[in-house]
Amino acid sequence: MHYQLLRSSFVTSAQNILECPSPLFSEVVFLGRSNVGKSTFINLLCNQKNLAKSSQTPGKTQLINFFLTEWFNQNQGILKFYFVDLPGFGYAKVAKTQKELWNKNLIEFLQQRDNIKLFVHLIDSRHPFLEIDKNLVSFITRFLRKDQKFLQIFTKFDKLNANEKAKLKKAFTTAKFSSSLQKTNIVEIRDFLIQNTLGK
Ligand SMILES: Nc1nc2c(ncn2[C@@H]2O[C@H](COP(=O)(O)OP(=O)(O)OP(=O)(O)O)[C@@H](O)[C@H]2O)c(=O)[nH]1
Ligand SMILES: [Mg+2]
Repeated sequence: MHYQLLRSSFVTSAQNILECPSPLFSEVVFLGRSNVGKSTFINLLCNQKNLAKSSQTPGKTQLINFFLTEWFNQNQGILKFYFVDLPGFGYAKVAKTQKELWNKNLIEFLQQRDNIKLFVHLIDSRHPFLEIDKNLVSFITRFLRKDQKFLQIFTKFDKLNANEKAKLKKAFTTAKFSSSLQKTNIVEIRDFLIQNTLGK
């Protein structure tokens, strides 16, 4: 099933679940360590350069950012989803009090926002077995509902050599692998994410 991207736009930023927009659409949240490439990946999905703000410096995204994305499919017509860009986990250089507040707000949002249908966990291809990523998996699976899905996508796949690529694919058979430089399988990844958001 193929989904054609019609348009995507920034909607709003929220500090916590109370500030989030009306829950009109199914939501896809992008999670992962700071600097893993969450904002870049959203731009890749939406085929825009600067929709979500990315940066070489970790800690760029500091709020819960909502992007409305619209898609077209022959059988289903027009579909709309919110893509949600989040601050990264494990960024050390912000004040401790601010970090705790972010975490509390973020945890509340992740656990209580009914419209989240898909959690996309992004992992750096060069560091596939970090403790912080393992913790994230167990954290999410503890409250994952039956109508929600959890997927893993490895970013920065271009940074690996052929041997490392083969090894990573063998170790994570259900994951997808993405490169913002090569963009080779982005159409396949898009369709895969949308199907999962629809619960298929
Ligand atoms: N080579 C390569 N670089 C990438 C890829 N994806 C992201 N980057 C780079 O990684 C850096 C961080 O990207 P961001 O998208 O800002 O990361 P983030 O996860 O949103 O970071 P925070 O907002 O700080 O949590 C940027 O310099 C991107 O250009 C990729 O697939 N390949
Ligand atoms: Mg970001």
